[in-house]
Amino acid sequence: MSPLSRRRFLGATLAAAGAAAVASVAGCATGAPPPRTLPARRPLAIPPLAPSTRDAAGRRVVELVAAPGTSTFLPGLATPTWGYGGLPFGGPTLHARRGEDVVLRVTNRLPETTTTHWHGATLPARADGGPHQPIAPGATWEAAWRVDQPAATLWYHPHPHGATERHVHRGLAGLFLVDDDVPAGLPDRYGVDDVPLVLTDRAFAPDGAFDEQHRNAVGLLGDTVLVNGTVAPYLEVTTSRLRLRVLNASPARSYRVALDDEAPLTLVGTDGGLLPAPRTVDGVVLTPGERAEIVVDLRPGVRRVLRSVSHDLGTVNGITQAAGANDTFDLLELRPADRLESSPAVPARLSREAPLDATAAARTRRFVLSDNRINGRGMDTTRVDEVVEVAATEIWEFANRHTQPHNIHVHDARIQVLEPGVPAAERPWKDTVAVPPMTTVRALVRVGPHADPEVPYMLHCHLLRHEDDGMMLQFLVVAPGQRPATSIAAAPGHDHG
Ligand SMILES: [Cu+2]
Repeated sequence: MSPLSRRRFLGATLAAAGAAAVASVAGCATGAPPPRTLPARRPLAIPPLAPSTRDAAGRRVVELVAAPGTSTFLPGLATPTWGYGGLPFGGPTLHARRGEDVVLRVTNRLPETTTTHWHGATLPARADGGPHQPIAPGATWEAAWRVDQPAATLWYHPHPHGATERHVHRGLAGLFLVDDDVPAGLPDRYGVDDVPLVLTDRAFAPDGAFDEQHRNAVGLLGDTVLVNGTVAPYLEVTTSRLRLRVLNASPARSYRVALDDEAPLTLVGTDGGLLPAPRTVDGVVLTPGERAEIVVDLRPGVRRVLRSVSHDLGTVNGITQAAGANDTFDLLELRPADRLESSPAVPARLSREAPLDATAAARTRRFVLSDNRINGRGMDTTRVDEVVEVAATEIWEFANRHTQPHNIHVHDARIQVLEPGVPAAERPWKDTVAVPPMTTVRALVRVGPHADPEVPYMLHCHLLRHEDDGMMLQFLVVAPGQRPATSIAAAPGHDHG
């Protein structure tokens, strides 16, 4: 069946069967049914900007509450969900300027211990929100640091030891935008021409709850795609260019984001911030945790559809299917008005940050990925796996010896993958990198300027099931001459404050 006739077929099925159609259970040995494209579209929800106040010291203070709620994604079905900041699902968009001091206070109104990790942020380990900063039910945890990194699309989500997949899957995920002085010309009006797209996928149980049971080897895969929590969304567009900040917040699914006719997109940013210069692409692959900023050109009155199209994860077919990579489905319909405000051209130069210098790399570390283990070890929250000198640039090699796709997220780090043929001045900034099966990814990794000989950062697969399975190591960042702890107090249940 062609994609179009399949879409018609599924649309007809859904229209005939109504909400009962969602009772079909996703997940089997190798994968879930591909996501459906629903015939009825709804306006895309835009996460609100998180309100903030200034304290006496001039710091930007944000209060976030994590709490249970109820969401309606599909007609007639109530879904129990978790959210931040009063939203039943997802979270408000945090924002801060480079140079600003931020205080983020998270209160846990959930029935169990959680944590809140600021994914992609350069920050002290105590503020990182990993497994060593648990927030017990009823407790409030405070993270404070000076934002000092280039403009980027970061995000925040739970990171409790062994339970990250479930907490994120219930809905806990939000964006964190860092502003910096960037060249004029990039659309920057939030929700107007600078639009966040948080991609997740879910399967539903007959009672409306998220299906948390039927996972394959890669993780939980859903047959319903949510964009900012909206099923089958459209967006009314008023400008001739649109900047889309796309986050893959799915537990396991990978996406290849493209326009319906594979028309060119302008890639302007990746995980760690803006590219040195814009790049014309026909699609962008995002594995879980990765982000991309793309600019789409639009004509008055001409609708376009942003889709995810099938892509090659470099794996044997069953596993590609298990990661959702065989699927093609709609993400968002763009509906430009009949008259559009003219947007400036995308600047020819974006990031001015100097690339990491491979010749200055202090040493090389090698991480072998196999059987959901790293270097043969499973996560031990008390073990110190690596010790890195503060602000060091090193070469880290990630060798995937597995038939499964993995990716690696390094906390606190700025990463530039060493791709053959890509000049240093053109390397994108990353914090999460895909490592296809039976390949080795070599990357320059620079850890941040914050030393702490006792509290570690994490290095792990961002396929959340793999992470929960223990595909995670810990590293300390120490100042020259500083003596690292030989073991770490167990987490959770021990507040390192
Ligand atoms: Cu993995």
